[in-house]
Amino acid sequence: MRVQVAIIGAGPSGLLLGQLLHRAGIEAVILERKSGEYVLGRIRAGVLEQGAVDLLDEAGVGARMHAEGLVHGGIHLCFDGERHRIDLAGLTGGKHVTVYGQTEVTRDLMDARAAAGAKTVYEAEDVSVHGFDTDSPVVRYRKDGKVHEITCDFIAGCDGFHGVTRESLPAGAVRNYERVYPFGWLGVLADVPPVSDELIYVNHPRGFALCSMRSMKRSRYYVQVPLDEKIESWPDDRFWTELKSRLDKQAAAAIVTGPSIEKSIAPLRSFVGEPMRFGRLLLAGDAAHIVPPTGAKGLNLAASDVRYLSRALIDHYRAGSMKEIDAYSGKCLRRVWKAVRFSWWMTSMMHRFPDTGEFGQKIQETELAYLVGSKAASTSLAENYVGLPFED
Ligand code: RFL
Ligand code: PHB
Repeated sequence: MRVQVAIIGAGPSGLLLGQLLHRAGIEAVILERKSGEYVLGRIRAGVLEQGAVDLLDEAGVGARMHAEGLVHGGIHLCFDGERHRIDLAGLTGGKHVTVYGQTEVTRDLMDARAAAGAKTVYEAEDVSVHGFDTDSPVVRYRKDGKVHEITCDFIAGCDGFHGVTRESLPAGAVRNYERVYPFGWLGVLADVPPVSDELIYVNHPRGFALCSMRSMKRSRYYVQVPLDEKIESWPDDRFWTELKSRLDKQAAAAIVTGPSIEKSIAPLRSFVGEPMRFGRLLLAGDAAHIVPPTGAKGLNLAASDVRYLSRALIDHYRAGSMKEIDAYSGKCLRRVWKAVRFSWWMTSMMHRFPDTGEFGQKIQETELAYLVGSKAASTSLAENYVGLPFED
């Protein structure tokens, strides 16, 4: 089989790239290791920057997001028992974020791909990539016991942090930058109304907490836990008690609890692999970089990589030029590092670190007090949170 672009991974990066290429008349096949249901079962991101919303519109999949997504013009920071609102819209000339789950984004993209009749191979085993330093790379995979081979012009590595594409690069071709944080997030999804109509990020001596949502009927809550914590040690009652103990009095009294419909622990990590292009293999999203979820940037960075990658491929097929492909890695990485810095900073300011003690707690509370009291400092947070501009 021959296609123009072989996309590895049917997460948000791969599906969005596939859709944008399809609309431009470029033929792509997507190979995904898991089943479609498995991919939809992963509960992850919830906050979209305007740039991601615009790109989903460009891909023709924005209708349900606009109908059901919640537009938020502010977030709350809670510390020292008090809640403070950051007026994102007021500080950024009217910009806002949209709360719409990654699961829903994925579902909309899957539906659009199925309607377009574009090919996705789910449960593709042993995917391997070859010859990306030549003009005719090859992808192999196994399905139902048979080995298949695809020849293509480009391979897009959209296969997440544990994927095969970054792992296939020759030793020494990639430089990795990494920070692993000494804690994780325990997340609970529950069909209860959210405690607040905007997100609350909490700094508390017992650890970070976050009150988020998927709709006005479905809440997503997180608490910081040690890395070695086991999910079995967290029955629902313990989770709700711990969450309440970290919230301000008003929120703790108002919160509606209920049975969890999903519960998981995610470790926190910052990671960047440079560069993001090797010959005709181009990496996008979590395959190239990971950020801790504190700044809500992971999915948004995946979308911004895909924006640059789709434009570069479209330019290549229209103009026959490699100029935008050559510029891809540099353009992505300049924006990626800004989000890596912001997510690291939010993480450092909001979490309890095992080795910084009460002095560290005081410094964080002072930084937060400065932040909410200074228009310059809150504007800096706001412009990063709603999403920094793209290069064109
Ligand atoms: P994904 O979603 O990991 O998809 C990669 C896909 O590739 C497949 N795959 C393979 N396929 C074929 N062959 C192989 N060898 C393969 N290896 C892997 C996988 O099965 C998978 O389907 O990466 P992608 O598409 O780049 O998307 C990235 C986002 O998923 C991620 O950045 C966000 O979820 C991060 N994130 C958040 N981002 C935000 O922008 N806002 C948020 O509010 C936010 N909250 C979060 C988050 C991530 C979290 N976790 C669990 C890590 C909250 C959490 C708790
Ligand atoms: C979420 O709703 O899952 C969410 C929201 C904001 C974050 C991280 C996760 O910073």
